[in-house]
Amino acid sequence: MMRDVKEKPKRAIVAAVQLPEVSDIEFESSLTELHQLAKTLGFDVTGRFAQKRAKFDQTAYFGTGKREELRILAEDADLILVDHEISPSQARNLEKEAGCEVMDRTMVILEIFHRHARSRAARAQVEIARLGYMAPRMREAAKLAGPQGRGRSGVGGRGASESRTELDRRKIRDRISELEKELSAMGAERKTQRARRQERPGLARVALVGYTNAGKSTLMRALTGSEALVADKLFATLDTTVRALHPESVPRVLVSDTVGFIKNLPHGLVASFKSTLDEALEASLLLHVVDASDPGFERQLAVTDEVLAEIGAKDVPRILVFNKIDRGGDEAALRARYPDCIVISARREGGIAALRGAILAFFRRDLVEADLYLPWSAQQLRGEIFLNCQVLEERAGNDGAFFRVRGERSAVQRLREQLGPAPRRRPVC
Ligand SMILES: Nc1nc2c(ncn2[C@@H]2O[C@H](COP(=O)(O)OP(=O)(O)O)[C@@H](O)[C@H]2O)c(=O)[nH]1
Ligand SMILES: [Mg+2]
Repeated sequence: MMRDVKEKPKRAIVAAVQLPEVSDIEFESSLTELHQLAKTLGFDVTGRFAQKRAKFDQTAYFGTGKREELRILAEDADLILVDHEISPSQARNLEKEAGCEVMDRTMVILEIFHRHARSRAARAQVEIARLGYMAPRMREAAKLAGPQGRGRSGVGGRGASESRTELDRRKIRDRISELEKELSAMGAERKTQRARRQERPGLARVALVGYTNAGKSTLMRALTGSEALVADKLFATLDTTVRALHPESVPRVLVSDTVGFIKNLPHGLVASFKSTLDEALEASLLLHVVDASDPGFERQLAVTDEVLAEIGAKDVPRILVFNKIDRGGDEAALRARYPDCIVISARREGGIAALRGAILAFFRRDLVEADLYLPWSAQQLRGEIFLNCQVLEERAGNDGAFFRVRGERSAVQRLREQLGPAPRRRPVC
């Protein structure tokens, strides 16, 4: 059964005003990041739009003449994404003139966090950030609507009065403090859960972390062959951000993607961003993906390490993966400086195989090799062997089959107990 009918992606234009103190490089890199974030939300970015200006236009962010240009460019678009946080009146005026919906940078990021927040704590954290973003906007929206409520704001709504908004604002404040209380109660509970999980490692899990645009999702797709897995019943219930390594391996490894660090992260979103890194805490191995061709990669690498330490993931083993080496970067220097790193390109033959090899080597370091004997009378256990172990060799004997397997010590032990002792190996005629 098809799980979801593919909707036509929304077409978006990324747009920004460049202020005099912002260098061309900074400006371009921020706009490229917004483009990337838009892709993360599944938007099809069809245009880029920029204006140099001494300051943002009070009325509609862009200057008057530019708004007309934008209107023409936006004729085929569903959305305009603005690379700054703008006020509701600026957004509304821009929407009116450009004739399509406007989202600002903060809203784009909040939407991404909202989609990625999985745990209860992460959801609460993202909701706090969302409410914090909305609260000041409601007052402004109410003012715009005026006492007669002529506005068409989606927030205040028709007939919204300021006192009504005051009430809503109080509700928001109450909700925020309620969520904060819940969060601190959850803190203690989560710690014990995590400790328990680490005692009982269970599934082999890998999480991809690193800055946005480093290539995490590309590597995720390549490692897990996501398309091939749509029909795989076993994993059909897994989230889009969690997939099994494909082709399947022993042990079975689950890979998860994370939101990714954002260079230009609005201050109010820091806490909710960290909460979306929960995946990293669940993992037994982190792949820290770095864009080797980005001149600023060292700083990004340091920030990622710091944040991982702050959220308590300092001791999770990790592999440093320098990606995009086809675009630039000095492979020899990287290897010298970071001895255990892997240097690859998702675009080059061998890159993905090298990464897969490193992941499996990590999870197989604790595996043992053993002989098992499966009597013909216990054939129903054959599936168990293949599910839990890598079968290195299989030979038929007189009363059953001999297996040479590699698997986790506990899994092999359990199978041995189920199967009973193996008879002495006899050559088969
Ligand atoms: N040249 C080059 N581009 C890559 C490589 N890996 C990923 N990309 C591109 O980099 C962009 C960001 O990749 P994505 O996987 O979405 O990054 P994420 O934000 O970390 O998930 C996409 O346009 C990819 O096609 C690579 O090894 N070389
Ligand atoms: Mg991604």
